[in-house]
Amino acid sequence: MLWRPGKDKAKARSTERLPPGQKLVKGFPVLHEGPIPDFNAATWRFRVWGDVENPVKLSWAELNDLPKIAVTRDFHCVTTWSRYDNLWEGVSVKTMIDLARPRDTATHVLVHCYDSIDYTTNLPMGDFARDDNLLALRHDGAPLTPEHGGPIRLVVHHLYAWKSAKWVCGLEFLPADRRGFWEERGYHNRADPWLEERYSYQEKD
Ligand SMILES: Nc1nc2c(c(=O)[nH]1)N[C@H]1C(S)=C(S)[C@@H](COP(=O)(O)O)O[C@H]1N2
Ligand SMILES: [Mo]
Repeated sequence: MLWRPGKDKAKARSTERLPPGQKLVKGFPVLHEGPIPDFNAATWRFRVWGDVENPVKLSWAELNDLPKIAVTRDFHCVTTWSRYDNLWEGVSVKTMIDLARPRDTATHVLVHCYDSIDYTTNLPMGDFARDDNLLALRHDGAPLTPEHGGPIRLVVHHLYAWKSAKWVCGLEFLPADRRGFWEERGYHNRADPWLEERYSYQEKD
């Protein structure tokens, strides 16, 4: 085989970017439990409730009128695939926080979805309220497809992808932690890919 310096350099760079135990994929795998839910723009509502000063209920049109951000980030699934350079566009979680005004006592968020398994995932405030986290409506320049959580999903780039809930419809602010769907089923509560926080038996405290 011919020696191709360009390719080797690219490989060295990509290794530094890949969290431990992960493999780079070129496509975009589809992974979820249960069937893809139907979306009805006329009846869909986005709700923010719980430990907040101003509970929020938004229609599809109202949500789409909110300001948008765009971020490009890598995406890491606990089943060991990673996908680089995903361009996500949508509504910043900071916008939802500004609208709902979580109380000082709110320490965690439980994210809710409109699928038939009632998928949830939990996040401490520090992992949720980051400038680059968003309710994504578009991926790589096109509307988010139903298999990837379209028309709207949460994206939390710095944690394993099960924290990036597809078909999202609600945020419940809580004064204590409450485990979500996978977190109750043996997956790690925090899910940092750089620390390989894959399973709950690895939790320290
Ligand atoms: N509602 C819902 N969101 C979900 C899941 C799910 O089963 N239901 N699976 C999670 C998991 S384990 C992964 S890896 C990512 C996969 O996102 P993708 O199918 O767009 O690649 O979605 C996450 N979000
Ligand atoms: Mo996953």
